[in-house]
Amino acid sequence: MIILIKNKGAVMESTKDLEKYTYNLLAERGVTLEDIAELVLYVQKPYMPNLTIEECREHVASVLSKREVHNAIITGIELDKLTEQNKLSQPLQGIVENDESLYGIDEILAFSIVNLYGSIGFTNYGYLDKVKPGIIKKLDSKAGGHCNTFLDDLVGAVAAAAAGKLAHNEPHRVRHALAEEKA
Ligand SMILES: [Ca+2]
Repeated sequence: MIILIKNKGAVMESTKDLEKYTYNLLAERGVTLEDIAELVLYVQKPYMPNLTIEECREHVASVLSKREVHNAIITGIELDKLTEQNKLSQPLQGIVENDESLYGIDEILAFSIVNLYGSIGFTNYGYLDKVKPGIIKKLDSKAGGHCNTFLDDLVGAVAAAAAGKLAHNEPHRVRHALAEEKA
């Protein structure tokens, strides 16, 4: 566990350290940058036919370089891990363990990432949550007794934000694709 506050002064970990810690945490939970890049390709390719997996990887890495993203991910994964260890108090333990649909805080935490590049991320996030492609499906299956109540939403949110960033940075490519579809 990273110690964020040293002595009495609030000496925070550097963003680079936090980034490395976040990647390690994701790896520990079975999620790679490649898995998230594949989600971006899946969600964005219909609107950007010439989109490459390399571009997706770059944009995921860019989202994963942001401190607010690290903070959301390390908080969510910590809660998933504590739940697996049966360390939360009731009723929260049961709520997170059973991924109760009325809870919604997992989604609210994920929204802090989805929001980063404007409202375009919301559509992508909703779509990924509904279809559950690739790694999201794997996380959702709770294979091996894992609790991924927070992680599935966080991974979807990083992919949605990266897809939103792509669309935002290259609107001409997106509009072109939509025009082609309509033609
Ligand atoms: Ca969830």
